[in-house]
Amino acid sequence: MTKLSPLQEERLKYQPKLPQSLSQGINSLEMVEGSATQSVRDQEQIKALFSNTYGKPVVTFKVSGSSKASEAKNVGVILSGGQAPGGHNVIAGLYDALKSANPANKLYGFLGGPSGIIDGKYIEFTDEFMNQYRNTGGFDIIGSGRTKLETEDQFRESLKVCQKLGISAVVIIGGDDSNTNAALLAEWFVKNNTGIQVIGCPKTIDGDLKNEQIEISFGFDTATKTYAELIGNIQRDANSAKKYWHFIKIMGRSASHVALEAALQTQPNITLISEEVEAKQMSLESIVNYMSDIIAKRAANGKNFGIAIIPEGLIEFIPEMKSMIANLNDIMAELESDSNFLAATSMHDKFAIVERRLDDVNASVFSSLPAGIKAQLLADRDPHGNVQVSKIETEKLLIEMISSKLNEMKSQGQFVGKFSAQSHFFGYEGRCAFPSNFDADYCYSLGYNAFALINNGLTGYLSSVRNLTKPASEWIAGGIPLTMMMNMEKRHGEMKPVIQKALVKLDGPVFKQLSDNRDDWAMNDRYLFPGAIQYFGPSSVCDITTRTLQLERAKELVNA
Ligand code: FBP
Repeated sequence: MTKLSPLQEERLKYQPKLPQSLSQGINSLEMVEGSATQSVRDQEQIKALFSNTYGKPVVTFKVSGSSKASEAKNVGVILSGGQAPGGHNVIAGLYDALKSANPANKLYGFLGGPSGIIDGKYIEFTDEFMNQYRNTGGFDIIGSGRTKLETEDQFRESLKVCQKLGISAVVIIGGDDSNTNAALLAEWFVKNNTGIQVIGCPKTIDGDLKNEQIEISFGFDTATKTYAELIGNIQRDANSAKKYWHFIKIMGRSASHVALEAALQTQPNITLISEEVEAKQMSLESIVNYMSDIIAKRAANGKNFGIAIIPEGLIEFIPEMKSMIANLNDIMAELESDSNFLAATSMHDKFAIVERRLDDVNASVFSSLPAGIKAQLLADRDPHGNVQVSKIETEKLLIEMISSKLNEMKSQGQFVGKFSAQSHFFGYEGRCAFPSNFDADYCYSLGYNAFALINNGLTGYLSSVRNLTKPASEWIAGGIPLTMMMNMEKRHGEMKPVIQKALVKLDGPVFKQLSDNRDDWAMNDRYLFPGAIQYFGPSSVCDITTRTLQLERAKELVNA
């Protein structure tokens, strides 16, 4: 038996809450259908590509007076994409719902992400196995992966594996790209009369898989609280030592929701929001000028320290970079099979090949970047054709450029202080944290509800639990058609149907909270220190000192 930490033991005892409608038994639910839906954009193209699953209604569940018997079913589950706190609870909710509907039901977990269903790598869940993972962070229960499910061959292999295991429904727990896979698989299964249903669950710490029915993706709550704790700790350090500027890049592949939420929880001096940078058409130079100006003004007040939050996806929102990266993505797709490029041994030669192929303006933007950033931009795309922004050190690029700008300002008498910077990247630190109570409840409900959708014969739907600012008992459970969230976008150089990402709304109340306060936060130190999200835990965690100290003290006592 694996040794557990005191907090793990305590969290295993936590019983996640369900919406009232789901808590009365899975077989006594009544499904209420809304009106037909349409995709967010490109309706004709999406309808043509999803002729069997397009236009279905939004559904909600309510308790019915009677309970109906549920035929035995085998279900498969996949964790897809980046880790997000609470994934294990989605599976726990799905497992508990499925077993309570009919104890003969079986749940299979495909290993290592979507590739598990293609390669037939799976485990069957048992009570004992499931129980070890309740309310824990991580996706290690079955592992995750980023294989894109999109080809006929992959669908046929998945079908064979499902048929071998008698699986009649697959649940894909993933973000926008993974749920796009879910929509494609659902459509293919219907088109080929397989009778296999596909249900998605909205996962991603990035918080960009949302709309009116999906208020937030799971993991965002815990991840932002974890980053806020870390930022708060750094703010204390900066405010104590008063000698460093900390440039903190915060995860979030594209949208800046994570950076924005973490900033509202901590009130740093500077917060960049990618969506604003794009809307104001801010060049890299103007971002550097904006930040340098605040640094210089604080220095003039004797403050040579501060905190700057930089969203991970920033680089793709700076207009000249966006254009260059789009051009580069197309070129990289072609270069995958270019023998000269593949044979090039030095980065210098690779840069030269790329620069020759880029349009003139994009080539000059690319060539102006430091070699390290250029190499990061050429690194492998993810399987969906995206630049891996987590590998691009924007925070270091900004430090370098701001240093030069401040030197220039100093020579003109416009900067009188010192600039010494530390860089940080918070991402992986938060993706597998113990889920907060909110995420533990929300995820369990999403999983439980996914089985309700299966039990009611739906396919091509995303599990939806909303009314989330109310107590869990008042949450509204139901489902939305995946096609409702789709539009056409360019991927790997081709137009593809994908779920549209929800970006930060610059006219919304969340961004307004930042924009109303940021001038004050820039010059005055209004830092908030949120502290540990698990602070209120078992006394063995909260009140007792570190292992190091305990071991050292124990040794000292033995030696005394
Ligand atoms: P998902 O969209 O799959 O949830 O992943 C989000 C994310 O955590 C991003 O914030 C980040 O850019 C990316 O994953 C990192 O990917 P990887 O885990 O492959 O390094």
